[in-house]
Amino acid sequence: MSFETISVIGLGYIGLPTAAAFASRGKKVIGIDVNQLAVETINRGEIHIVEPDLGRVVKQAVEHKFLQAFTHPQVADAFLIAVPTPFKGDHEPDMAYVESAARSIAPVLKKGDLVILESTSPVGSTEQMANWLAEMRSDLSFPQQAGEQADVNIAYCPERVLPGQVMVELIKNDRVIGGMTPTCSARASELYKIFLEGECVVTNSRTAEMCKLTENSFRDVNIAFANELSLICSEQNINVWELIRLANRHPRVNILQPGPGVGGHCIAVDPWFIVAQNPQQAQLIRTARLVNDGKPLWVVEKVKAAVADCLAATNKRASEVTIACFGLAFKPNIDDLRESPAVEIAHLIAEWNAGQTLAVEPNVRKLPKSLADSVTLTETTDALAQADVLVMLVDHQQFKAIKPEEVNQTWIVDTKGVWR
Ligand code: SAJ
Repeated sequence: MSFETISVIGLGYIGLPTAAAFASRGKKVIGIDVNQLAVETINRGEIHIVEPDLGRVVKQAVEHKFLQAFTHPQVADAFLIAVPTPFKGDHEPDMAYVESAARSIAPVLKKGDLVILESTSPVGSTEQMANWLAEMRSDLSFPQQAGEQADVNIAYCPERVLPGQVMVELIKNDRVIGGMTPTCSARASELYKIFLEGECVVTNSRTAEMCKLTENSFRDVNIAFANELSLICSEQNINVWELIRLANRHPRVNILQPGPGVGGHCIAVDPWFIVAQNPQQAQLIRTARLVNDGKPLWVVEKVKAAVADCLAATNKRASEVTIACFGLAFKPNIDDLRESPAVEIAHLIAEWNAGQTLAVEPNVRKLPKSLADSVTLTETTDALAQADVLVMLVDHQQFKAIKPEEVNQTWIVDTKGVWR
């Protein structure tokens, strides 16, 4: 059966680009989001998130009536759930949004439909979702009950797109397809092939769930290795950037880059899903999280030491010392400040600093709430002219372009090796 109407539940960083990708291939797409404002924005052909090229694709899709957004589920042939899965309590995955999305589509499901979970989820979540649906629709059969004969097919198909390159990676990256049965996988593959240029690689739902968690944990562990090296090198008075460059000349060594910590909504979250389910086994994965989460505090200690040196070497009082933080985003060349270690560091510095704290962030015009009262948003040239202590937090292209002769400060804490 082909897919005439496709519904995407959750129109955020993953759901909206996915909805737009289907619509750009001439499919009728129904987007669902509980956020009324997001729904209204999309129906005007505009977008409520920042992502290159997304605005153009959404505008066209809405203008040509291929994409329409609603706050409540509508009948469709395929449903993709792309809602957030944050954590609660002590890093336990919070599946409340997935449960509420699943329960919200249950009343409009019909025989022949396909339901796909895309949200990053702990192992077993797809089977759990299938149980919620079965609980609400005893008139339909599901794969856990009827196997290949099920009325409704269910699969787990994680996204793996890089923020900032979503519209390209969504189409080009290979896709892991974890059907609850081979038929579920075949139908999910058929669906993604509507826009996918990459390959559909088929497995079962539990392996696909673990695959998504594994990808981000792999990156987290590797970044933790680089961050741990930066701590060791600081003790040993070795330039970590030079060290990594040299070690990476080995044909089988490829060390990532240290930084102020790990930010964003995925890499700092997903490894905990593995730890929560496997506390005994996931020792390395847990330790990597702790190493990366500990880095911002280490940076702040370095800043305090630099200020102490500055006070000892000058006649300044603590209230006369100005600290400038370069970069607030969670990674280079984006404007996303959420879950950013740079914001956390700027906040901790401003709370502690008796003098002025400046921040330079070329990608935003307004400071986040946590910094609004204690930090002054400044241009690069003013920060370089006024500050006693410089703190490099994000290697934005604008900062890499600063010439060495423009930087005259003695006290520099450089977490990205820009002023190495
Ligand atoms: N970082 C370092 N050093 C590095 C690389 C990254 O400190 O060498 C830091 C960044 O500064 C940032 C954090 O790690 O704070 C995460 O950035 P990222 O570019 O590694 O990843 P995200 O969070 O933007 O996107 C990741 C991607 N996952 C992998 O690369 C395995 C993306 O493909 C996923 O789709 C996305 O998570 C997601 O949604 O899960």
